Amino acid sequence: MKKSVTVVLAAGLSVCAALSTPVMAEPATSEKQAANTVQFRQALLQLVRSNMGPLGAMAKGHIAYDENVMKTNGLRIEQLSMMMTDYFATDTSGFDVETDALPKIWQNMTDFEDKVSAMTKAAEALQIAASSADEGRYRSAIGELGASCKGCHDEYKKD
Ligand code: ASC
Repeated sequence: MKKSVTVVLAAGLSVCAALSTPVMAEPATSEKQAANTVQFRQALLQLVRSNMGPLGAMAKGHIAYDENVMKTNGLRIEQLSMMMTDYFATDTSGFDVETDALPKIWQNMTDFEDKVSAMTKAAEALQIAASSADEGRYRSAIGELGASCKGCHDEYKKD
């Protein structure tokens, strides 16, 4: 009994540590690794984009609000956001790879993490707003989520 409590506590602490430890930038060690890293980052962001698309169309009034899509896509974007700092931890700036990621990301990982955290929170808030039956809340929750995308792009994405 005592042992299992200790194990559970230890597991809980290591989860907390994993969530609160700042991600350190690690330079890529080969051009091949850098190129793979760029591909994985782009795949992650394409999935975010795919899930943002219908939400943006709803907020602009191009399609009807759909509670299920807001919940599903909000959850997916939340989950994708939780992979973001990990996939951006490899600093590819030492290699000549084609990327829109600005090198200053890797000098500002703490700020990058804060911006990603805003995205996670906005994606969570959208899932809650999706149950409100209030189109004004839908629109502002989607707007907040889009603003979190833009906040990071303005700073860290090539124009
Ligand atoms: C999207 C998308 C982005 C963001 C950004 C928000 O739908 O593909 O990159 O929203 O445009 O400002």
